[in-house]
Amino acid sequence: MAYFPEVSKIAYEGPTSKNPLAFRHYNPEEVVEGKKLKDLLRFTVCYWHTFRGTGVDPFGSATLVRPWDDGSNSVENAVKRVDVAFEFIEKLGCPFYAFHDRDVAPEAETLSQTNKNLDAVVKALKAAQERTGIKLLWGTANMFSHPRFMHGAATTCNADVFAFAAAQVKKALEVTKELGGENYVFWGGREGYHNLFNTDMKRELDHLAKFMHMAVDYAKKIGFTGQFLFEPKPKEPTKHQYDFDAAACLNFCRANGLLDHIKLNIETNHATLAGHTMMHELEYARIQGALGSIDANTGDLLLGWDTDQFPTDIYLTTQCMLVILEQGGIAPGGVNFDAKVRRESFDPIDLFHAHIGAMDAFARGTKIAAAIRKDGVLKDFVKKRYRSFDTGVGAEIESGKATFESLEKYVLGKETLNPNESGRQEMLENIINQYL
Ligand code: XUL
Ligand code: CO
Repeated sequence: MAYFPEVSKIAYEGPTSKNPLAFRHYNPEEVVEGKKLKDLLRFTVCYWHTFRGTGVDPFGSATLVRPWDDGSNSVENAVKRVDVAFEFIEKLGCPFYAFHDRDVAPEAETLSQTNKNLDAVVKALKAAQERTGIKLLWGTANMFSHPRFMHGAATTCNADVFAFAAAQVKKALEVTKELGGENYVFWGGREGYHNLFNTDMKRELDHLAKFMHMAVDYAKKIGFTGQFLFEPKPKEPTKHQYDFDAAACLNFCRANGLLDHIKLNIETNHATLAGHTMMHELEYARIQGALGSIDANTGDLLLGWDTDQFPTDIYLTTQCMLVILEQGGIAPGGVNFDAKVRRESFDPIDLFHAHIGAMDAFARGTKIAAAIRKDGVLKDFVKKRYRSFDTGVGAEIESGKATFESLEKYVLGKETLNPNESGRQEMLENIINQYL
């Protein structure tokens, strides 16, 4: 049975196509910087927004029309959704998907029944993966929706809830391994606080580190070799999330001996909520060897909350791809569309329009970034800008030979300092625009 009967496989038709159900820029076989776009970008459909989103917002109830969904919490409904999901992902031509445990299968009264539900749906997911060749980019556990997690999961004040969360992640790791998942994500759903008057921050952070070590140890024990990813977000739902931004996450990992085991999953709307650009977060992670994957979306600066919109801004995707190409790609991570259609875009077909536009925006950003890199316009400028550190006193500073005394002697022995040069920001911005 077809759930999207009016849609056939989305094809690449080239930049002049006017067909809204075709790619204009994403040609999966096209080679950019030595890699096919499909292997470079590793596009991923997220299960939660795309197949579980309802259009609910804090002011209103569900709006999205999803004729296949009977609205129940049954395993049958969940298994049917697998069919819907794989028809969608296959028609879209997306090589990967990602999910939280509770997106794919319903939670029951007891953990053992919940795990049975999950096993039943995982069986269907595995069969669908084998049938279509679509792979799991990452799995994760939802430890924020159920009321038991009101105080957090790994950072809760209730040890029993910590234990429950541990059992849940144990199972999520097993399932991710079973499905050949290439990564496992930690996003600290409610790992944070609303008020320091009732919070032992030191204890909570220690518990979070213990929890992540247990996950790393268990992964090793069961032979799960996927990459662990930590996803920064500064706020929402708590006013302060411990995984605030890339810098905070890396400091947490470094302070707790987790750096060798964990990379970052950087999300655009989280970056902007933290007061950073996406490019800043990507570059900060990259220079520390910690850029693992991205959650590709965009926020709305006028709304100010995590709106999780589909990325369509070529300037943004170009910036993302400048950093990703610089590190030679994003594998074993990918470009995961952690994005949802607006509640006014309620037809199933809107899911196609949203993903096609985002995939095209990233493909186009990739080609633009590659052209900028080929001409070396930024690289050459930046290299030249710092050339005073290539030789002489600059090289002594960089190599660690210089001291305060030697630098004082150097300056006292000079009549004048070498003059500053313009940063040419506006010229560079104009040059980037020539490529768009
Ligand atoms: C929440 C968010 C999550 C994570 C996975 O803002 O981004 O969906 O990506 O838990
Ligand atoms: Co995310």
